[in-house]
Amino acid sequence: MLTLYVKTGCPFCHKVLDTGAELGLTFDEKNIADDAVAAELVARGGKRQVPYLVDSERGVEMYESADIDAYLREQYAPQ
Ligand SMILES: N[C@@H](CCC(=O)N[C@@H](CS)C(=O)NCC(=O)O)C(=O)O
Repeated sequence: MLTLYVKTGCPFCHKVLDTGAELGLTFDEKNIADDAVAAELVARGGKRQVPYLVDSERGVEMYESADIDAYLREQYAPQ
């Protein structure tokens, strides 16, 4: 499962969501507008910054939209 921590109006998040849509991926979106979700993100990754990807099947978690974009394309682009 792919989980993406996001924030409403975040252009970096939209970039990743657009890439996911292009690749036909579905994210479980978690919005840090909810304080409990923001706390969960900080506990997981160490800082309050979105987007943050969790790829639970591959055991991968990362910040930075450019890195997430590259990771998704590398792992999930159709062959
Ligand atoms: N270089 C980062 C920038 C991410 C960034 O600036 N995210 C902002 C939202 S657009 C953020 O997390 N701000 C903290 C907050 O809103 O609490 C990336 O490309 O992912």
